[in-house]
Amino acid sequence: MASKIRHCALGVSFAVMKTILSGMAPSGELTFGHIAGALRNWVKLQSEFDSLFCVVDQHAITVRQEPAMLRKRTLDAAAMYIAAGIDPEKSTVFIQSHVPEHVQLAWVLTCMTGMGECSRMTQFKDKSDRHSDNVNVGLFTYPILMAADILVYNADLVPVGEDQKQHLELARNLAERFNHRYSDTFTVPEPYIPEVGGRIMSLQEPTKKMSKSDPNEKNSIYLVDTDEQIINKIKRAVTDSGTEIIYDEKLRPGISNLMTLYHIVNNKSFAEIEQEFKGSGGYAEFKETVAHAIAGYVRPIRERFIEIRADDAALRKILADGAEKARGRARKVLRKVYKKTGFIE
Ligand code: ATP
Ligand code: LTN
Repeated sequence: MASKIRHCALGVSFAVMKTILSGMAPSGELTFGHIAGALRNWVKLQSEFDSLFCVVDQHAITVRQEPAMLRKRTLDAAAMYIAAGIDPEKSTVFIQSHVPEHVQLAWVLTCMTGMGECSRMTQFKDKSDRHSDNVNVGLFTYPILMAADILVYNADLVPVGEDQKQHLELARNLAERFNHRYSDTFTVPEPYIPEVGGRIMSLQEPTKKMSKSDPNEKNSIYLVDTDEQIINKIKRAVTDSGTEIIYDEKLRPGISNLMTLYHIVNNKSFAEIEQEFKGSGGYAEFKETVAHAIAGYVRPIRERFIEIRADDAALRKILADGAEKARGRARKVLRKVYKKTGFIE
């Protein structure tokens, strides 16, 4: 168990479990990138940590969403967390908009954040380029809401993919700023980013991140894809001119990405993978092996997902219970923040 020492008012100290929190925006179907960068670590850490996992539906609307689709994807994402191994008995699983304390804290933090801090965010620059017809203020301030998601539970650790590092840095700065301006209130969270798999690349354009909102479906392995779809996508993945299976992100981004996928499903090191395919039939044989390995890994997740989605009432019950638990905790932290800020109780 990952624990920390807490001191209570009576001068008594006791060990408490450390907290993790993470979330995903239901702005598209989850991909293998989500497993590699985040979900597999959530599953691993949930036994050692007091764990909260939310579906961040309020983040999703920074990009225009069709309401019925947003509802469907929100439930899909929650079901996928569970299908991938999140146990609602161990972890608190909930929907962000069910816990209004996130947004309430976000306002206080918004008033402590400089314009420059938000405009530096590379994801804002990327997304405002991609959605130039809808550069809304939410897209700009969204990392502050993300900071509130984390700080409102005093999370110690935040398991995320590499692209979230900069957002985590803002959450850390805001926690420190509040603690310094008022008094010790927030835990300063640490990112937890996997050494391998923190940035899975697109299959057709391996210099760009695999993304659930990519309009080209051939770029991503969706967790709801059939075996056949997965196998075809991997077989057609763009690779470099060459025949040897050697890991080199710069010179061979396509092959290196496929090696990363293969590593994730069987834990073989890159050296072991290189050895396995030395003198083999080249890229075609390698792709064939990777394609079947990934399809085999995703299959049970997809099957569990279908089962979970078939029982709507049970899923909604898990989410309602999760929101209630999360709210109880968030309310306490928000109350402290409001008091220190100077709002009348
Ligand atoms: P979008 O793909 O729609 O732009 P996003 O990446 O901005 O989405 P989320 O899908 O909410 O945002 O990401 C949820 C989590 O999954 C984050 O921790 C993120 O780092 C991780 N993640 C998403 N895509 C990948 C990827 N290709 N490789 C590794 N981790 C990823
Ligand atoms: N910004 C994240 C999603 C996210 C998140 C969070 C991750 C929103 N709130 C809190 C961890 C902790 C993204 O991947 N786009």
